[in-house]
Amino acid sequence: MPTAPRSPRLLTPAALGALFVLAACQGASTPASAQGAAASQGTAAAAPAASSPAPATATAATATANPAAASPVAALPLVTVHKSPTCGCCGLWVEHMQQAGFTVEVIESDEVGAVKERVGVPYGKGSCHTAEVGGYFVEGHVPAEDIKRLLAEKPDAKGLTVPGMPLGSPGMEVPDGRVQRYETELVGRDGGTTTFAVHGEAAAE
Ligand SMILES: [Cu+2]
Repeated sequence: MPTAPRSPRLLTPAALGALFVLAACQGASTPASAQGAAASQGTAAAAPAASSPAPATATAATATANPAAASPVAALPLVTVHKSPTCGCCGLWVEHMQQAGFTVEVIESDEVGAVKERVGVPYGKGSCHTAEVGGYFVEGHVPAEDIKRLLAEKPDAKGLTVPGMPLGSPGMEVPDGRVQRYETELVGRDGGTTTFAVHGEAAAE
């Protein structure tokens, strides 16, 4: 009986990581869908809330000097987030912000690009979601602690951005806990950017 040779499909750890990120950002593996799957089997009665993916890891590695900024939680302004309805990692960032004490209003839209233009995200400095808080924009996976520092220091600027979607940034956590080096950039009134904070592996030293 002739059997077709099976082609081995090798997935390297790197490939698996990339798949994870893709799935997360397309909303294919959101906690909601996982819960739905569990519920459909009728076994989810005692399932713990599946929506808290190790929030402390990303922030623990960051080296913020945070001197005088003991901002009272009650004084945190509302965060308005513009995101695509299918963006999973955007939703995880929203959870990160909520866990940091922010109240978050989510506006789902497929026209996020227009928002980026309106608030002044520089060309080439964009990411997936765009937030507005306290008169500033916050583009992408900016750690909540950076936003608290921004609100405490109140620089004359347009906002903060973490361009792209660095692995290990809030909402972009990977299973092995790795945090790629990335920078939070302050966007000035003229659209120029300066380094606001450095995060990740190289920053921990
Ligand atoms: Cu993202």
